[in-house]
Order: sequence, then C-alpha cells, then structure tokens
Amino acid sequence: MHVHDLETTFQDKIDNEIRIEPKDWMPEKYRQTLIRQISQHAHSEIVGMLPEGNWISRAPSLRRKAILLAKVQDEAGHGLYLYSAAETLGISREEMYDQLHTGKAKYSSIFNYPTLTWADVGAIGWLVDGAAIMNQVPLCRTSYGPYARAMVRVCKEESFHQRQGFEALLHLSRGTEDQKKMCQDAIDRWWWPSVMMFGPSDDESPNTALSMKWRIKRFTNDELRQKFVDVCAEQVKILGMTLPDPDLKWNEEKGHYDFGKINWEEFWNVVSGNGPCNKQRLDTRKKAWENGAWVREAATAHAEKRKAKEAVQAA
Ligand code: FAQ
Repeated sequence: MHVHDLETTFQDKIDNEIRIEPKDWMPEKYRQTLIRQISQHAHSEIVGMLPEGNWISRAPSLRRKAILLAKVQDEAGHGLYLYSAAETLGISREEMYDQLHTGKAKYSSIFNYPTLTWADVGAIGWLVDGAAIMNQVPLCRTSYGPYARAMVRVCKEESFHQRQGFEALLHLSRGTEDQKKMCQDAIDRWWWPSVMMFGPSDDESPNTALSMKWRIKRFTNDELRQKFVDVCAEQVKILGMTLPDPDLKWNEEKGHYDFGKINWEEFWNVVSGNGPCNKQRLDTRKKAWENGAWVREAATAHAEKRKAKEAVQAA
C-alpha cells in the first residue's frame, strides 16, 4: 500500500475509535511520540517513589506505614507496566533507563520537590495523585492499545492513593493546632507544583495539536488543569483548609473557578534540571541502578544455567 493510503487507513481507525496495536502500521512520529510520553510516564512513576519513600521509616503509626509501603510498591508496578507498554514500540528497557540516567529523558517536574513533613505524604496523595488521575482517566481511552490497557489498572490504584492522601490530611486537619498548621503548610507548598504538573498552557504546548489529532491525548493540558482546580477548590473546604491562591474565585458565567497566574519560570527551571531536588533524585536512581547490577548479573547467569540444563535434558 502507498504511504498516503496507509496514513488514511491509520487516521480512519483512530477516528472510529479502533485501537492501534503493536504490529499495525503507524506513522513514525506517532511511534516516537508514544515512546516519549510512555517512557516519561514510566520514569515519573519510578522517580515518584523517592519523595514518599523518604517517609516509610518515619510514618507515625504501623497502619500508616503499611498503607504507604503498599502505595510506593504500587508506583513501582505502574512503572513496570508502562516500560512494558513502551517496549512494544521497539525500544528496549536498557535504552529507556539509559535516557533517564543520562538526563536525556524527562520525568514529571513534581518529583523534584522535597517532602519536609509527614503531612507532605497526605498532600502528595490528595494533590499529586489527584492530578495524576485527572490526566490518566482519559488515557484509558488513548488510541494505542497497550498504553490504554495499562492505564485501566493504574487508575484503579491511583484512586486509592488519592483517597488515602485525603484521609491522612483530614485526620491532621481535625488534630492539634500544630497538626493543622502542618497540614496547611503542606498544601501551601504542593498546590502550585501540582497545578504545573499538567504541563505548559495550550498555546505553549508544542505536542498537543498532533497528540489530540491522534487521540493520544483526549483533553488539552489547560482543560485538565481547570478540572483539577474545580475539584480541589471544593474538596479543600471539607478539610477546612485553604489553597494558596488569592485569585481563586468561582466564575458563575464560565461555570469554573478562576485562578491565579502560574509561575512558568519556576516550571521550566525544574523541567530543565534545576529544581530543588533534581540532582538528588537522579543520583539516587543511578546509585540504585549500579547497586542492583549484581542482581541483574545473577539473574542472567541463572537463566543461562537453566537453559543449558534444559538443552542437555532435551538432547
Ligand atoms: N514535568 O507539549 P507538551 C505519576 C514537557 S503522574 C516535566 O504539553 P505533552 C503518578 C513535555 O514532556 C506524573 N516535563 O507535552 C504518581 C514536553 O517535553 P518534550 C506523570 C513536562 O507530552 C503520583 C514539553 O514539556 N504522568 O507519576 C511536564 O503533549 C504520586 C512540552 O509539553 C504522566 O506522565 C511536567 N509536569 O504533554 C507517582 C502522564 N509537562 O518531551 C508517584 C502522561 C510537560 O517534548 C507518586 N503524560 N512537560 O521534550 C502526559 O499526559 C503528557 O506527556 C503531559 C505533557 C500532559 C505530561
């Protein structure tokens, strides 16, 4: 078939909500866009274990510790489904890790902020996982089959993460004066970075137009950000806390909340590697990779031994 016909058939499938599968023809740019987005997403899950991991040994009770351990393990699982989905597009896991470790691949800006108090664990669950779900529920209908299917399970788990975070904050918000203060302080620090997670505004987002045409993205960055603000502006009232934005106000005409200006300079600074914890996060990842070398070597040696044994038995 002529390339033009292949492209028409491809777009027809997309327009008719037929999933694209690994062996189907796809434009090279579609493949590259997916590798970029899915691998960045996978890296975010893996690096995202670090800020909360910081609190596993200091969780305030056994119950909180068990919940946090389960949550952080879930993030590792999400990373693995996503790396597997990206591998179906013809990139190896080693290449993806290499891109992360050499700073070539991005991961979400949000994970470059420090977790200073226990309340940060609650704020990450409520706001960061809350933002993640807002973005990921539509990805369950993304046009690439393996990515869409991975997202279904990820979203179920993220929804538990969001609730556990909100519940942890609710507990603090009903506690002592110090606990209330700690809760408000965590919300103050995590709010704007969470709003930024959705990426640059639509007129500054180079990838959105094509990703919308190919239904990789179902909503634009600004559409999802607005939904997130609308939801949080209501939920924060239940906590009896406030969001750190004096311009946050219900707009009757639009049926949405208006909100203040985003500090894009801070966002791009963090994305380009100069956030408060970028160096620390990458160093930790690289060290984990190096320290795990013996496990990979042992697993490979074991697999080879088994193969040799099977070959002898089969002969
Ligand atoms: N951080 O043209 P666009 C989680 C980059 S949730 C860093 O708009 P696109 C769960 C973007 O890559 C977090 N970089 O790009 C969890 C692009 O650069 P490039 C992960 C960002 O792809 C919770 C450039 O800016 N979720 O981990 C960010 O159409 C708690 C221009 O941007 C996902 O990855 C950012 N925030 O839209 C884990 C969801 N925003 O590649 C642990 C899947 C943008 O051209 C604890 N990804 N950039 O050099 C997506 O939906 C999209 O990729 C967007 C960006 C919406 C993130």
